[in-house]
Amino acid sequence: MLKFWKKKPAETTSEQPAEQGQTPPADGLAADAAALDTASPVLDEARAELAPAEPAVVDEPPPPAAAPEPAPARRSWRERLSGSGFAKSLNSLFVRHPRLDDDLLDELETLLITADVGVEASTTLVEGLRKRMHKREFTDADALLAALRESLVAMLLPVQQPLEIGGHMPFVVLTVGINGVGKTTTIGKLARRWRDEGRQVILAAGDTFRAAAVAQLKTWGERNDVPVIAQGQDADSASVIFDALQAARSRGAEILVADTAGRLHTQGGLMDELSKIARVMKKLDPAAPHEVLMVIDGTTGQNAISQLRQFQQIVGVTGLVVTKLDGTAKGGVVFALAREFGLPIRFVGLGEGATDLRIFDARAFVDGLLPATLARG
Ligand SMILES: Nc1nc2c(ncn2[C@@H]2O[C@H](COP(=O)(O)OP(=O)(O)O)[C@@H](O)[C@H]2O)c(=O)[nH]1
Ligand SMILES: [Mg+2]
Repeated sequence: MLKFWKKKPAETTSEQPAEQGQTPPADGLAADAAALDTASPVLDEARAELAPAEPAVVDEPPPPAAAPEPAPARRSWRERLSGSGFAKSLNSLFVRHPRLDDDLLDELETLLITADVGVEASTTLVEGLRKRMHKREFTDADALLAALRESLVAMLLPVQQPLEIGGHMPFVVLTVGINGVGKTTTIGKLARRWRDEGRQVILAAGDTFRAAAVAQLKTWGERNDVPVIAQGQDADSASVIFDALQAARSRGAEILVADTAGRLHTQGGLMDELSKIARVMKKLDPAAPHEVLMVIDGTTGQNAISQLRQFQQIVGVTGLVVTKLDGTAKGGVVFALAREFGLPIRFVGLGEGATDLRIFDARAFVDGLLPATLARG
């Protein structure tokens, strides 16, 4: 299918020079985007690969009339995670079974497997605890709980590797993952976090597959005072992201975060699109993208493992975000992912709000899942 024919006319905004030849504003992203066609062999080469140029629309946030959304009081990890299936069943296990014996450990093993920790990891973990119990290293449920806590933390500590921004200007984050996992929301939250840290961030509306996706990203941009580079629906995603990278470079932005589609007509289509995005970026910065951040829905259980495996084949994933761990997620998939892939878990999503994205903290996560104290029966 020829994407060229599907193209819709680019949207224009008042900040955008409407016609060629008009003098672009001296400063601002619109100027950067409008000046993209400046002669350069590298650009010509990249352009040759991209669909015919379509002016990028810069969704420059309006001057801040009202202050951006105030940060709501941050709730603790425990408050957010206590609703999870994992936390609930652990709590009830220890209530039903306050005595330390083999039955408790059998039930614990089943519980871990049911919570998506994975069979192998659950068995290894429980057998370790069983040996220690038989050696009388611990003799009551409190001590077992403490040992369980340490074992779970030990599984996650190796993947507690926060994303370090730096070394490249702009630092390019390419966000990937299937539809509905929370990519766009995560990008919005990241924009908010980094903007709050005083960094200059630009977003690229690279999910051109669904009209709503572009609008959704623009809304996040407006709400959090972060510019969004977009073209019309069905625009070439690589072209949007290329324009955004150009704009980010000429503006001296510190971070560019690109959204992508989670599904195209075929798996091959997605593969082609993501590799084209990466290829085109490299014309401007051979090291880009500096982070390929895969977003995974924490409620999808073991399916997350096969999703990650697929994306690993399509594009080298360098970090993970696990979303929707608030609410009903079982949460165990975080352990399964850590064990199976060992990829850094950069952030977790603990809600839908702008400030509900936390830097992954193994200990805080495990503490949120486990009962604080054991109820006495
Ligand atoms: N409860 C909860 N919902 C989330 C979280 N992250 C995203 N969502 C919701 O998941 C849905 C899909 O998110 P979206 O960002 O559009 O997914 P995308 O298709 O991957 O871009 C939206 O309703 C989001 O509000 C999270 O951490 N917790
Ligand atoms: Mg999206």
